[in-house]
Amino acid sequence: MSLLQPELYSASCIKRFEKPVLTKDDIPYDASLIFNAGVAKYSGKYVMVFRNDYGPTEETYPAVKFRTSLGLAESTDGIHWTVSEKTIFDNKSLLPTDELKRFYDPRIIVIDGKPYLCMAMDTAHGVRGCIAEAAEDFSSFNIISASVPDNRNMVLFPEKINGKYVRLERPFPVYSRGRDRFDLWLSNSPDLVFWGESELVLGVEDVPYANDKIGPAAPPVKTEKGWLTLFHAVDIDEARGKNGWEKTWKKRYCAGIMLLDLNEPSKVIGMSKLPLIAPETYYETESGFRQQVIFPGGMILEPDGEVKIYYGASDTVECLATAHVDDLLALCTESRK
Ligand code: BMA
Repeated sequence: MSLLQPELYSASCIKRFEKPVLTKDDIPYDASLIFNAGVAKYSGKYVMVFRNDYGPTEETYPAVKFRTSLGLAESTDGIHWTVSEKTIFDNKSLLPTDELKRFYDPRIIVIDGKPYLCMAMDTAHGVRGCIAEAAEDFSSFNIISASVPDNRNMVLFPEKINGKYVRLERPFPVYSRGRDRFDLWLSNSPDLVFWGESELVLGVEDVPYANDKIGPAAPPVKTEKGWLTLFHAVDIDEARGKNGWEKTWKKRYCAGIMLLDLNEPSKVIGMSKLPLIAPETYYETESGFRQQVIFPGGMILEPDGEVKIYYGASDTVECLATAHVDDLLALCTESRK
């Protein structure tokens, strides 16, 4: 399979912060790859829960296996972060026989003033998307709902719609589609525990720069025009050579943006036909564990219209890009060359 578009670029309204906002050098415990964080504004400050895969180095991987922990950081400006001394989860004490293997790729959502985490949960019997109530200080969490396998990249909307909680999610239907070809879905719930009324929102074939899979990214942000919604979109090129620590990594992850209907959020009312953020900088394309990966997990709309987008780059560092909300809305509704 060949590349759909050999060169992809970020939208011109995207401004990257000059360097990653969190890396292993900021972490006060065993850390290696710091990425795919969830970020929200909560109790007057910015809160981040980030993924830390640690253990091997480029030289010892894959003989040495990764451990995964989830770390916590706080910030007053959303740019400079102070990392808590303790992790909120670490799979180092789990046994090979345990059903739970790890949590990863957290997203933070605040609904009616209450904080929740959505995470991927690897188990001995498949990947489950789970929802957890988080403690006020995010130091712990309690799982209240977990899907059947395989599902991940679950994100909640920040409020009920038509009286129900709503989530975006990405099941992995491995048999029915011939090969990896995974799409973005939506489900409803009366109580955050029981989920149903599932509907397809966006298929891989709807995204011109994806040929492999797509999935939810950050929790959607409400605007007058609709739910501003990020997603990730993956293209695979068998001709790509070594692209990171792994000899066989051939995928590229971009961030996409779309607008969902305010009252009927399974309806896409606009989508940029080109990526919002494509891998471009050194730390996105030329260094790290799996290069060419942009994986957003947090989006915050500031009172002045600035939108902060937090994304993991190359499964190695956590980054920040900003854009004005009006420019993002325009991308969803206008065509762009
Ligand atoms: C996906 C997830 C993400 C990761 C991405 C790129 O399938 O595992 O956690 O960032 O692959 O490796």
